[in-house]
Amino acid sequence: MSDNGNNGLSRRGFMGATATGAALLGGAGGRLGLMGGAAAITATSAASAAAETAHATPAPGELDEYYGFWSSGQTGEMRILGVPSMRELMRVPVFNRCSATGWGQTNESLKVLTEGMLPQTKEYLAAQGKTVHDNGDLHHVHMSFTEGRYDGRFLFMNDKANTRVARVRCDVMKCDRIIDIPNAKAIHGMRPQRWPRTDYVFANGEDEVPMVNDGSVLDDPDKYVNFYTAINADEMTVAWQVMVSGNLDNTDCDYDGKYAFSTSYNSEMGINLAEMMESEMDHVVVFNIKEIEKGIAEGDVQVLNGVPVIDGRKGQNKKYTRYIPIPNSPHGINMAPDRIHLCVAGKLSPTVSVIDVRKLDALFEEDAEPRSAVVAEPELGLGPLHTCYDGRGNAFTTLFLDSQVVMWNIEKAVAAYNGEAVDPIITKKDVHYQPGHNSTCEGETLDATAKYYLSMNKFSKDRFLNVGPLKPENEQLFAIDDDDLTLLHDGPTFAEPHDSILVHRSKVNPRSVWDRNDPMWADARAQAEADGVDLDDWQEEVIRDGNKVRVYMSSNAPAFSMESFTVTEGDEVTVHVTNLDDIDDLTHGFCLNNHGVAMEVAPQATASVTFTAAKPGVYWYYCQWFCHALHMEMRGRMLVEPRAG
Ligand code: CUK
Ligand code: CUA
Repeated sequence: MSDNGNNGLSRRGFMGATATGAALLGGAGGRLGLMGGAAAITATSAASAAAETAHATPAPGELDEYYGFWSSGQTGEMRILGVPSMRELMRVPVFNRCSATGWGQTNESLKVLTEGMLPQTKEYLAAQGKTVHDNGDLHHVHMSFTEGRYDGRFLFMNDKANTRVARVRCDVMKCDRIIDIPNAKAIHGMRPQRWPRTDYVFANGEDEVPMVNDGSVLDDPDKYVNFYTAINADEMTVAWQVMVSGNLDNTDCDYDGKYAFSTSYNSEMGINLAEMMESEMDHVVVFNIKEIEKGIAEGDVQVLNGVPVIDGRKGQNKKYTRYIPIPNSPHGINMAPDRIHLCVAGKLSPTVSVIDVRKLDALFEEDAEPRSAVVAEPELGLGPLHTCYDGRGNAFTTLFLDSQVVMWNIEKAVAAYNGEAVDPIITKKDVHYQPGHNSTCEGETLDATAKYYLSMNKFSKDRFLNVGPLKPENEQLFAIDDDDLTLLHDGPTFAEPHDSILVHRSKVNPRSVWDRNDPMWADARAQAEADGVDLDDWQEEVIRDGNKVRVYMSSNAPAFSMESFTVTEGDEVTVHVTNLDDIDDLTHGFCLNNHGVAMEVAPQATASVTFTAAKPGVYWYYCQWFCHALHMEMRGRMLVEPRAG
């Protein structure tokens, strides 16, 4: 990285921040952006030479130090990147459908996609002639914790579009469970419990709806409520819900297992923009986990759609919830690794409100002052959205409107709030452009490390070749050097990673080939056993069962075990392919021409897919993952006979 490159960047940022700030907010925003840009020019060029050697990105063939787990927004998948190289390593389909792997089409994936579905979801889908959703909106990915540290077991993620939460197994990096969340609408904020371990995954419903949403209440927003959900993380079932006032945006929890918290940008319960922005103060809801568990045990609940629901609405004055007034439409909420401070980004207020979680017990006393746990409220810049931490007492907050990140010190912010003449702001850096989430190395854990800072920017504007009206987003990775940030990577991403976590590679240890007895293939094995087929052996079996035909074949590079199989027009055909290759990186596939059928078959996996042989004729199937010099020759025929009579 040269000084030239850096200066060029800053100069462009200088203009970018000015233009966007001014466009959104008039003169004041423009001036703020301009000052930030000017400061960045001097700071960047001085630091870049030193950073060049200290943070060299891995050479070709070298492995990264961190796994990055990325959401993908409306694409609906999870992505895995290497950090600091920012090389994209894998896409893991979750809420989306995937042409490459057959997610949404194989029997194994259909089971994951449908078994956690509510009956009403099945009805919505059936009315459209479908069995699964085609889309998802995956905003947040977080790993399971044991005592405040990532434990490498699971990743959890939300679907705002269809009100779901999913789990990915870290041993194989495949989704093993997706559940619909009843009562709530649009699951947005989501966070695994940190302490003592992830027993719960907490999930916010963003949109308010009538308590029983069956059409008996419609355009009567006074009767709308919202639901906070605790999911049993081991079983992936809904443990309990709390009914709250206002909507819910993001959520986090403490390092003590006592409290969880959510931001609400619409305490007004408004339904249009003007109503939602009406009051200067919205709130953070504090959930008292032990009291809620007690209330449930004592039966202080109503059961809605099979879930025990606690009433934690404002004014109930029970021990379940408290509402802390926060300016104004707060968005991100992030617990610091000092185990004490919780930062709430003001979004429409230039402030971040800092809550001391040690003061929350007192907040649940009678007559407690509702803002008594707020210990700082530094003014940081325009449009603060999310905060992450470096483990040294510093915080990084994204400033959406200013197109900047601000690095600031939490203790100094507390001191300033107490009247001391200190400035908590350490530095501001331009990013390109309009950042949403950010992350640091394990910054949401007790292992937070001051090494890399990632800015996930919503707009790329002029930074890349024009690809038409739809532009990519942009991500920038910085090295953290003492009190400065040095740009290491600047590159486009497709729609729309909201969030990411960076996990040290020592904590993630996926397998290289499948275990033949993995639960993912349990149904196939059971069926094979019933059919007298040994899946561990070379298979060339066609089992006829009335209109149903089950084909068992195996693959061994560069051939399928069967050159052809014969079925009858109208048969419901299930093809099982077991990949007997036991070699790292030897994935085969099965793609059947003109039937819209394709799937991945990784080493030692058994994948299956069911379809109807609609028309008589000859149909070739082929291996769709390049596996061998004779990969093109790895093919066979399905012969469909006309149905007699
Ligand atoms: S939200 Cu996207 S920028 Cu859905 Cu995490 Cu804040
Ligand atoms: Cu097997 Cu390509």
